[in-house]
Amino acid sequence: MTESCVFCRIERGELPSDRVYEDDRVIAFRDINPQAPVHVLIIPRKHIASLADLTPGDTELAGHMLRVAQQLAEQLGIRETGYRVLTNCGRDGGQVVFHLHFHLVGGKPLGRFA
Ligand code: DGP
Repeated sequence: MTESCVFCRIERGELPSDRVYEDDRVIAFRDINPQAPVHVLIIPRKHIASLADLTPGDTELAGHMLRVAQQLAEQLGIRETGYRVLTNCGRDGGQVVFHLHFHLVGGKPLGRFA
């Protein structure tokens, strides 16, 4: 599974990415198909397929990912203007890459969601 997972391959450095943050638990890099001036993906280093696959043991990790999103918003200059953090989960959620990731999107008005 993780052999062919594109985000695991990015995490291992086998595929290039424009990394903006890393620590021992997560990495963040710019989306290859940005939907806004700032569009970053925050992923856990360990392979978790989606939000649906989080376990109680991942609770701290999930919280850490949100804190990293908050810090990156500051670092990338969108704290004051605002931003959106989202994860697509499963088929109807539009998930394409089955390695958990939070999108951090901002730098322009995003409109209302739903
Ligand atoms: P989704 O699973 O629907 O949340 O979308 C996956 C996102 O991942 C999509 O916005 C494009 C991005 N993406 C897919 N492959 C790569 C890649 O190889 N490098 C980077 N930087 N982003 C990727």
